[in-house]
Amino acid sequence: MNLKPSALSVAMAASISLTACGPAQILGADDAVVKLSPLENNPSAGYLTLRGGAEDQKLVEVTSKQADRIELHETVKEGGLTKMQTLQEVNVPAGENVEFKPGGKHLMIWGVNKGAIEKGQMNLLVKYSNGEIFKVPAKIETMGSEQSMHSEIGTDKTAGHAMPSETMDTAPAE
Ligand SMILES: [Cu+2]
Repeated sequence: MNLKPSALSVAMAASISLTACGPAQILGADDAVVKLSPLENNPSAGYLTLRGGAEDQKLVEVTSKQADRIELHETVKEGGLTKMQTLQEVNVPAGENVEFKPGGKHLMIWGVNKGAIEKGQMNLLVKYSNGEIFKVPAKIETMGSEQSMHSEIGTDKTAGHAMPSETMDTAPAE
C-alpha cells in the first residue's frame, strides 16, 4: 500500500489552523525524554515535540551541555529495510507540531554525562532557523527497563542503535 499519511496530516492540520481563530501558536519545544543506552559507548535516543510558531521555521540544531554530541536522525523504511538517516534540519511549519518518536525522527545522543544520568534529567538546547534557542528539560530514562530496546526504537533490529552511517538489514516489520 502506498498511503501517504504525511499528506493527510498536513491537510488535517491546515483545516484546523483555518478554523481556529485563537492566538497564533508560539514557537517552542517540549515533551522531551532521553532513553539512555544500556551500553556506555552506544548513543542514546531522544524524543521531543517541536511546536511551530507564527511563521515556518526549521529546526537547525539540538545541543546539550550534558552531552558530547547530538545528531538529528530519522528512521525510514524502504522496501522492508530499516535504516537511519542523518537530518541536517527539520521543517517546522507555522502552527504545526512535529513529533520525534520511536520509529521516526529522533535525536541520537552521545556521551550523556554522569551527573545528568544521576539526576535523571538534562537540558536540550533547541535552535531554530530564526536564531531562537529554547532550553527544553528532558527526563532521562533507562532504555530497556520497562520495555525492550527493540520496541523503544521501533520494531526492527536496531538494538544499540548502530552508528548513523550503518544501514540495517532487517526483515520486514509487522
Ligand atoms: Cu538514530
